[in-house]
Amino acid sequence: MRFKQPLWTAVLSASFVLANSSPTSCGENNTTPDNGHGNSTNRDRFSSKCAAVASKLAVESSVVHFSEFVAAGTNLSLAENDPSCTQTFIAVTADICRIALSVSTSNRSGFNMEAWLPSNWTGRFLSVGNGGLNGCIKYADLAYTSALGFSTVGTNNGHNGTSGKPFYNNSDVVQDFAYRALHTGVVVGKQISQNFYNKPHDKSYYLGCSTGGRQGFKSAQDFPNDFDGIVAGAPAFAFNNLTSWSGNFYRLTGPPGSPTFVSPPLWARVHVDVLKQCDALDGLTDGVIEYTLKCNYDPSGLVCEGSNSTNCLTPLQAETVKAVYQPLFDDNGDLVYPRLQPGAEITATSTFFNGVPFVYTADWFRYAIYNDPTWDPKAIGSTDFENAERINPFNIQTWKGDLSGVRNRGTKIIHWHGGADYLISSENSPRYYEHVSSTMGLSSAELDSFYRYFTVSGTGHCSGGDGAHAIGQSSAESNSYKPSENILMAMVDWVENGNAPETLIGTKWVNNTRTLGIAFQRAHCKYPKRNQYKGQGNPDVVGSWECIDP
Ligand SMILES: *[C@@H]1O[C@H](CO)[C@@H](O)[C@H](O)[C@H]1NC(C)=O
Ligand SMILES: *[C@@H]1O[C@H](CO)[C@@H](O)[C@H](O)[C@H]1NC(C)=O
Ligand SMILES: *[C@@H]1O[C@H](CO)[C@@H](O)[C@H](O)[C@H]1NC(C)=O
Ligand SMILES: *[C@@H]1O[C@H](CO)[C@@H](O)[C@H](O)[C@H]1NC(C)=O
Ligand SMILES: *[C@@H]1O[C@H](CO)[C@@H](O)[C@H](O)[C@H]1NC(C)=O
Ligand SMILES: *[C@@H]1O[C@H](CO)[C@@H](O)[C@H](O)[C@H]1NC(C)=O
Ligand SMILES: *[C@@H]1O[C@H](CO)[C@@H](O)[C@H](O)[C@H]1NC(C)=O
Ligand SMILES: *[C@@H]1O[C@H](CO)[C@@H](O)[C@H](O)[C@H]1NC(C)=O
Ligand SMILES: *[C@@H]1O[C@H](CO)[C@@H](O)[C@H](O)[C@H]1NC(C)=O
Ligand SMILES: CC(=O)N[C@H]1CO[C@H](CO)[C@@H](O)[C@@H]1O
Ligand SMILES: [Ca+2]
Repeated sequence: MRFKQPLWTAVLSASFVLANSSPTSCGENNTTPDNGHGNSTNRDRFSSKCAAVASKLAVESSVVHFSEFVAAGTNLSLAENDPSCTQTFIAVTADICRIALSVSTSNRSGFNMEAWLPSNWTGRFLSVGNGGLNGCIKYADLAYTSALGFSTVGTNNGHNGTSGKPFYNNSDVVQDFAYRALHTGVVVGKQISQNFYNKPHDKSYYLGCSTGGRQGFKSAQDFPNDFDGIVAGAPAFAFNNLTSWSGNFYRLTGPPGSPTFVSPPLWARVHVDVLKQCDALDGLTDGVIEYTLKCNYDPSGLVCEGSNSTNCLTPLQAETVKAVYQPLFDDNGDLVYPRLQPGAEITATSTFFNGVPFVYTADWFRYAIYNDPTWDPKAIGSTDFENAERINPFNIQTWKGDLSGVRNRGTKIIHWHGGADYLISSENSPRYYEHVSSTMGLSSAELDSFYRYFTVSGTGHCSGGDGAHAIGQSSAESNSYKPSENILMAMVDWVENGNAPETLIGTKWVNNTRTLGIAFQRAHCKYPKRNQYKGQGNPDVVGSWECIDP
């Protein structure tokens, strides 16, 4: 192991070494990537080339653990994966070469990464992202994108598992989490891909959601050369403030049984009332609010004085309900974070309205902000909001409004957010869009050339929900690979053919089951436009809706 200089420096000075560039090392031609499903000669050759690569790769500051051929149709065991990542196997649907390595980033930190290199390589490179405070290689996205022909990499973002504890007493682990693991994994991954296929990639892509969405914007803001196309969903940017906001719900609800606490059945009642007030604003009563920014929900109609039932709210409970739909301000009157959008009442009962302090907030403040495991999340308040904002480790906020790095380079960004997100308010996404617009002095028409934002109505946190939530953001959420219906292939079409997306067509399957067929589809609009039912025609087809100015 070489710790003489951080890999960071090594990468920038390109001093790390990759061996195995000998084109004849496996007795094959250097110009023709292996492929040919059904041709056992080619498959065997790909397989043995894969097995051999581990001993030939030499990446500065890293240890290559193994390389193995994984045949299409394999149910791959992930027994080594941290149990908290809850991924013990993954279905692999294309022939790939799987390479696992660990890379050190300082004398007390590093990350694990994997490269999944398909035999059917399209010449495209891709990095996947992470989620929450983890700590988990996103195997589902490696499988999804490698099967689509991308040479794909993903890291554990600098630590194993979902807990924030590894941040404690080790700011290098925080630094990996904030930006270093992803960026370094991309630099290393591109070299591995080039080395394996004996030629550089043509175009480079990113796919991530939640923390992965924040990582996409971190790349856009600080590492504009990493990607040609960035797909960033439900970004956890304004990260410290988001963490303050998530931790503040406990202050509003109190624990179960307290007079301010609203039980899950009551939230279900509130949800009906929210829909009563806001569902039809888009022209159709269908259980989906297309444009929550227009929904000014007022729970006062549910108040019944002094009672305690599942049908109505006490005045104190009504205050709780009102408060979750208000933006959070600190004691100086500065906006910390926008409100939770109305419509996510039921799903948020398991994240924010459950009467316990939000777990990521506790971990982030204890182990990354204060380095004090005794910090009490129940007592969170304005001072904490301000401290987190000020300390802002390694600029994890990810809130720079100047995207001229990507614009000047020609990199494209598709930003999307589920309109019923119960973990990261979708109303923070247009706030960032407007922030970019005002920082760069660009109108929406001008931003269109490189940056487009879409609210995906009725969609929860990165997936699922009552709306047309399948936009190709993952394998499980893909109706097809057509660019019109698949956000990743839409990005490829934009980058490689200049076809920029005007809408993202989402699909809702019958009973959320792809094999049962399509229940309805909706073409989600590019911000600042919103979706409106035309008033006639089958509302289940996209043509009965139109994107109009709000
Ligand atoms: C398999 O591929 C090799 C090299 O590309 C070719 O020579 C051979 O004919 C192919 N075999 C079959 C059965 O297609
Ligand atoms: C993969 O294997 C696991 C057990 O290791 C099993 O639970 C799961 O059902 C299998 N998946 C498929 C698609 O065969
Ligand atoms: C993380 O897990 C991997 C196995 O997936 C293991 O090789 C590695 O040592 C672990 N890292 C740490 C810091 O525990
Ligand atoms: C390669 O792609 C072709 C056409 O897209 C497909 O039929 C074949 O199954 C793929 N092969 C592998 C090994 O994934
Ligand atoms: C680790 O590196 C830091 C700075 O790079 C240095 O100050 C420290 O002494 C090193 N610790 C060890 C144990 O080598
Ligand atoms: C954290 O670091 C401090 C100072 O270096 C040390 O006193 C303390 O024992 C460390 N705690 C843990 C749990 O590593
Ligand atoms: C409401 O009733 C439940 C049980 O029926 C009780 O646990 C709770 O404390 C009561 N809340 C108020 C505010 O009276
Ligand atoms: C974070 O919150 C502080 C108020 O505590 C505010 O001044 C700052 O603008 C906020 N930053 C972002 C990115 O929302
Ligand atoms: C969908 O689910 C509902 C409730 O679980 C069930 O009654 C219905 O038969 C299912 N529909 C289909 C087409 O499977
Ligand atoms: C398919 C192909 O290009 N095959 C060539 C590989 O290289 C050898 C010699 O280097 C040639 O003889 C093959 O024609
Ligand atoms: Ca509606």
